[in-house]
Amino acid sequence: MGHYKSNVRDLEFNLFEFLGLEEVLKSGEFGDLDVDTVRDMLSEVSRLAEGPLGESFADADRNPPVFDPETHEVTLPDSFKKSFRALWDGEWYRMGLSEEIGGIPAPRILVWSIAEMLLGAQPAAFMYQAGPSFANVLYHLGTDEQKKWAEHAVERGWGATMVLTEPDAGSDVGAGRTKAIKQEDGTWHIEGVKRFITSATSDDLFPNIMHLVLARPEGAGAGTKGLSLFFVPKYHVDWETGEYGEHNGVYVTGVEHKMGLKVSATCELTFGQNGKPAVGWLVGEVHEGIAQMFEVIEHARMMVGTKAISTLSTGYLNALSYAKERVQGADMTRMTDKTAPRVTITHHPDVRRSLMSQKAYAEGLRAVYLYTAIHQDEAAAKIVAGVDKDLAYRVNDLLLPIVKGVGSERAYQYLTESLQTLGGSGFLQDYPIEQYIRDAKIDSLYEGTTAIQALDFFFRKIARDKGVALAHVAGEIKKFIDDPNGDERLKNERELLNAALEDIQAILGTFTGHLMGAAEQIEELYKIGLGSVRLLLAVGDLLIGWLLLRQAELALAALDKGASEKDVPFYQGKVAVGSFFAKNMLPEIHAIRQVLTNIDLDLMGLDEAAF
Ligand code: ST9
Ligand code: FAD
Repeated sequence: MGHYKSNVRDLEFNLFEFLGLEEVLKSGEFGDLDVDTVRDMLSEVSRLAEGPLGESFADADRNPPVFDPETHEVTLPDSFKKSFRALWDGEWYRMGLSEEIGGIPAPRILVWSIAEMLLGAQPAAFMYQAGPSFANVLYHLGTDEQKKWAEHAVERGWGATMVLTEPDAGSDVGAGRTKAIKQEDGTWHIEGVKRFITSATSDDLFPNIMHLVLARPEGAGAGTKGLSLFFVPKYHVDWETGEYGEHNGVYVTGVEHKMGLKVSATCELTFGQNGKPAVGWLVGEVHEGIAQMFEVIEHARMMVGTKAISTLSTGYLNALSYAKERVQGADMTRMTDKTAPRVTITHHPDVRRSLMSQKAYAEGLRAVYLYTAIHQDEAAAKIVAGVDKDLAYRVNDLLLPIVKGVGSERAYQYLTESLQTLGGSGFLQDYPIEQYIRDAKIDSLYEGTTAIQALDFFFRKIARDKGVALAHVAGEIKKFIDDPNGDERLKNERELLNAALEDIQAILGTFTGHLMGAAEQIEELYKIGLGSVRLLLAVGDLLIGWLLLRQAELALAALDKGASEKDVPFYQGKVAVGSFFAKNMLPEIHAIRQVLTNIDLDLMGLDEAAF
């Protein structure tokens, strides 16, 4: 048995009982995919994830890639390459890709459910496997000729990278200095140094690598809008014969030593500075680089959030199985009786609090990413959420910073609870949790740090959207609260949810006031910056509370109907976790409201020397 523990029962509950995947499949949008096939897929992916894929998890951490500056390549551990092969041969990457490039139509909620298990078992392998997804983006954005390249890349199994970051351009992508110089034959020569590029070298996993690179054409304007997107292959290709030629002038010139996610090679990538031009092609022959790159970034942000959530889930399940076995101390009611029988630690109230908190965030965030994914398919959004294409697009946009920002922050926070459950043993490499924590820390950093997600959430996804998507989601929450047929047994929880909704609305009202006030006094914007991460986390809690309570209500109905013996504890757990979250987490939003509606500018006036 490997380190990874999947939660297929909860995935099935979300897909079939909560989000109505069966109805979505009946729409005919997804070929002959049916419920039984989906169930088979989930159990097959679970077997892969708990077995061969996750098998190399620890070994690949202890034996990270070795970089050879002479060849500009890394050697990956054999154990990892074996796991990667098992993943690649399963061809799960075809799910949801365009059929024209060899894809299989599938609803996004299924695609992301599969991704959850793969990401939890061996996240780096999932990331090395990005080639087909990136080719899909090239296929949609590219010229007719580039569409053929995309097809070729999937067929021949290329790797891929997204290349934005430079030493002086991290969060501020628009500060990038990498140049693009137009050639007479229509190609471009790229010149500059990028850093932190994931999978830019990958041993012998792929015959070629597609770098999707942001660079500034000579004479283009400043900032992100002056950047264009280029397709830069590692090896030149004869597109007539499909043969690979010379190495292009793009080389890996360094590989980072990291805290976690070690087997994923994070590279310095140098363009056009080895006496050879790095030849690139302008994607779609249009200068819309940043908008095009965001097509990739949106998938990647969803991926990062799902990775973090999956890691929390397996962290929780590992902690739970340890807690059920570990005997330590007497029951609290007999704490003074030295002869009292010793009990498993699941009997201790604080361990119960901790386990239920882990369960709440793992299952609550799973519901959040799947609810988000519903809005990524026109058909599913219509059938499940009753929204049209435009609103679905906006809601997905609104929720992405929650999946990415809240998913990564809460996963890291609650994985420390998973570790704590194991006591001193949690600190050892005998168990996977210390690695989970190291591997998951990156999720709040790359693809836009949490601060960037929080700014994106307020300024772009709420203010610029004029609150349309937000009003829709708030309306859905209110509908649940006020449902005249709502289960009476959750009356108290509904009231707590209502209070949390009012708290969030008050915070948003205050922030909107600051935004308007900025027209008169620009420093008012600082107040939003001072509170934006806390707002993001608080909205995340509101969504988790709402979705867990909807699930609790479904579970109560299933229990009333007479669930099977095997399912009874599952549904009882669903009721318990919804109620726990409402009583223990939602009231904290009220304190956040007190803080955020009273923010002043003291901190911004403080001299740097006083920090
Ligand atoms: C990185 C990679 O960190 C790490 C992991 C790599 C893993 C590789 C493998 C991944 C596989 C993933 C695929 C899996 C798929 C699975 C398939 C199964 C489904 N939304 O506000 P403005 C655009 S990479 C959309 O003025 P600034 C928009 O065009 C490095 N678009 O920004 C806008 O124009 P307009 C990641 C957005 O002040 C334009 O940008 N680095 C959004 O110029 C300008 O917008 C980062 O993420 C959005 N949310 O620039 C950088 N926002 O307004 C983080 C902007 O006219 N920094 N646009 O529409 C930021 O995001 C900054 O906010 C900034 C600011 C750079 C955008
Ligand atoms: P900085 O931008 O310098 O940020 C430093 C701190 O300041 C952060 O806390 C940040 O939140 C804060 N900050 C910065 N600006 C603001 C602001 N305006 N408001 C509030 N706070 C702010 N990049 C790629 O292009 N491709 C990849 O494949 C890739 N993979 C990566 C893999 C790894 C392992 C790592 C570590 C990074 C990777 N990156 C990649 C880069 C990653 O996206 C950046 O590290 C990230 O965007 C942050 O940039 P930075 O590290 O320069 O931090």
